[in-house]
Amino acid sequence: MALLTVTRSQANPLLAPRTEAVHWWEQHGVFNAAAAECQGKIVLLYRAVDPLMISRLGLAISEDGEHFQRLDLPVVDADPNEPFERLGVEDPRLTPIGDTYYVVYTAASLHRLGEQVPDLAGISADIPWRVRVALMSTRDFKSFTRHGIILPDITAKNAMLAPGKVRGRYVLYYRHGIRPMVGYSDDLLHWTDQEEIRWPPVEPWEALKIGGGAPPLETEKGWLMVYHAVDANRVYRLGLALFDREHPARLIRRVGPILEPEEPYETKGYIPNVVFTCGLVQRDDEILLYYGGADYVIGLARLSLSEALRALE
Ligand code: BMA
Repeated sequence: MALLTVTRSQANPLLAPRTEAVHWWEQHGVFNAAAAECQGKIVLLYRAVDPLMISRLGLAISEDGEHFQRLDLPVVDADPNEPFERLGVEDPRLTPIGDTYYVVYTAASLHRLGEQVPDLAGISADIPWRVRVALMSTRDFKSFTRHGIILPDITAKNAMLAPGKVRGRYVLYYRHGIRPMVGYSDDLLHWTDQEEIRWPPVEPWEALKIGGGAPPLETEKGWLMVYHAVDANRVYRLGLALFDREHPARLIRRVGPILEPEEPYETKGYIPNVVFTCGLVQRDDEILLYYGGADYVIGLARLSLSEALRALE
């Protein structure tokens, strides 16, 4: 692999749980943030977990991408009337389309007592978690419109919209069980023609699961995605994947890991040994990669887009 330097911010972790009573809703962790540029500022829509393990979304805003101001209250609450969201709103990913920011997220809940829990290739749950992919949108990061569950029948998470259409249709990357997949839609709500992404023989760091990380970037070489993979010891690392712009399920090449748990805030936290991303921002040749450390804090790592593309040649 050609030289690729990934540099952690000296200000890491950028965001950690605030402990005052008013911030009770994020006391158990802030991590896995969606990222976007909005009116020249960088916004993070981050997952915040309360002491009862319910997830909500908080908003953090920055000029320089490193120093953030947070709101006192969450911008998206778990909907108590939505049986798919009993455990809340997890792992948002943002994709701007026109003047609207679409947020694809994991709706987390529990199966009803007695309901059959699907066995996902041996990752059957002792705890009856139920996850579904859901969509909301916003124009201003103040009010959010819910569009509901978009993959109603499957246990899927880690979903994100691609930044453009293919043959007139929207493209969704997601992980179904342990498999990375792609689906297509005319209206963002109904997804069909699902394709499995054919992956080369997995490397040890990818042994258990492979899934999307940040929504892909449009580049001259194809769609560039920072993805995550899990090894047999449940260590989460990040790699780079390049997908064919015309055939989004076709992986051109992948390299990695480009980031793995090393720092104390990545090796110790709520879930140890996790670096996990839901969002990045591109500013000229620089990629600002935001990532969750150990399901507890948010860090930033910088890399160069041109170096990333060279590493994938
Ligand atoms: C994944 C997601 C993430 C989490 C990661 C590590 O499956 O659920 O929310 O950060 O596991 O625990």
